[in-house]
Amino acid sequence: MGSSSEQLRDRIAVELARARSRTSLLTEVVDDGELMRQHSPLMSPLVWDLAHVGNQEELWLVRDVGGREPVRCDIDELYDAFKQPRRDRPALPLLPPAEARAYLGTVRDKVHDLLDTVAFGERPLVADGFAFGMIVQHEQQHDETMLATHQLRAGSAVLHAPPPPEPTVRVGGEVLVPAGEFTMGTDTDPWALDNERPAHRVDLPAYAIDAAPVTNGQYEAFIADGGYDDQRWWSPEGWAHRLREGLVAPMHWRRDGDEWSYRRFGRWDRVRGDEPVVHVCFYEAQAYAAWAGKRLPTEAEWEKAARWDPSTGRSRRYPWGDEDPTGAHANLGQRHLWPAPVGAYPAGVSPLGVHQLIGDVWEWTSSAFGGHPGFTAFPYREYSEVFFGDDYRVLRGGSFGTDRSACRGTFRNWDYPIRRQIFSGFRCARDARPDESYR
Ligand code: AVJ
Ligand code: FE
Repeated sequence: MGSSSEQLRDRIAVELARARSRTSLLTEVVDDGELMRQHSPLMSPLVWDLAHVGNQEELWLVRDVGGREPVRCDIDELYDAFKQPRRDRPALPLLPPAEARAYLGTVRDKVHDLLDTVAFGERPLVADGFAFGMIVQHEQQHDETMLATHQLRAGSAVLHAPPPPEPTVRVGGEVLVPAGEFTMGTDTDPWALDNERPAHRVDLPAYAIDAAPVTNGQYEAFIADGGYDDQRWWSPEGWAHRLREGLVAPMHWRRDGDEWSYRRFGRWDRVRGDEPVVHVCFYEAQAYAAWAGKRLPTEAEWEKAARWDPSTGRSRRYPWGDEDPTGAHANLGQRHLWPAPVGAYPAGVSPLGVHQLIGDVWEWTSSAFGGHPGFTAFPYREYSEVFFGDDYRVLRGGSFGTDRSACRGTFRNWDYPIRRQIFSGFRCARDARPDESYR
């Protein structure tokens, strides 16, 4: 027990440090003016995310787990995401960058202090280091949000990374998933969040799912075929949104002569056909799928394709097995600044032959966000439960900007169906035909 809790302490320290170095990078490559500015009404000024990360760490670890005196109790309201809508955040009396950084440092010092003495397992909140894992994931999620803010900022590139790997296998078409039960969700992943629990059996009819995310090349064919102008492919809400916003292509795309270019972190490039399409909203994904004669997968269909191992009947933590992701498995963690071409991650394939489920792009599903059967809010209703209902759609799998600590076969993200500043793409699915169900 002693040595395993030492290992847990070390692992938490490593994960906290990894998150913090990413936060620092994202907030050090721009000057104070840019940190305070709002780059889009959809996003917070970067300096709000920065101090909010520190404030959540103070609330959960310093005050709740540690039972320590507040570091600052005058700023809780300012950094409460529920009290301050994003568009109003730049007008708040926010901590200036230097003060925000100092605040994060003070909070982190106290967290290290309490990490030295905390007894894991004394309370459910710290069992297996959960509260620390939750805070690591919270910081990494805001880092992804800050990365999306960087994608929206004007001006030349300040973030740099090597391009993702080139394809080494040909991947295309669909994979048939046989009818039957599988285990969805988890009881055992120690840092899984409340909305991923509990594990439960789900029975699905046979279906086909795309072996890879929909690519730019495929999406361009939809555009070229007049898909944005043909109401047939759109849901009523989707069509109204498409008209209201004048959507004609994914966000950050521009027509150059007879080709498309996209803007990626301050650089314009010709659109590459074999990369997963990114920056599309749920309605665009849904319209593409209808045009292709398919539909979006349900969340359960996505998860069965990602986790179910037909040879054992069990569900894996990840498509490739139970081991944590490495650089060979998936395009995660901002190692690259855009999705990898289809066929670049053969080691990440699922037992059924489905590729790039983890990393590259968040994948829209047709499912509204809700609790798994037997859901209980933990440790607070505001993490997930208050978002349950028809307003949000679930996205799965993580993007190139998602850290591995905040990405699992069970991990669930959610957003409004109109959102496309996030790193969102999709793949299609369809019901199996009767002649396909028995191979
Ligand atoms: C799960 C990504 C929808 O960013 O709003 C951050 C994560 N929760 N702070 C979000 C989250 C509280 C959340 N998403
Ligand atoms: Fe937050």
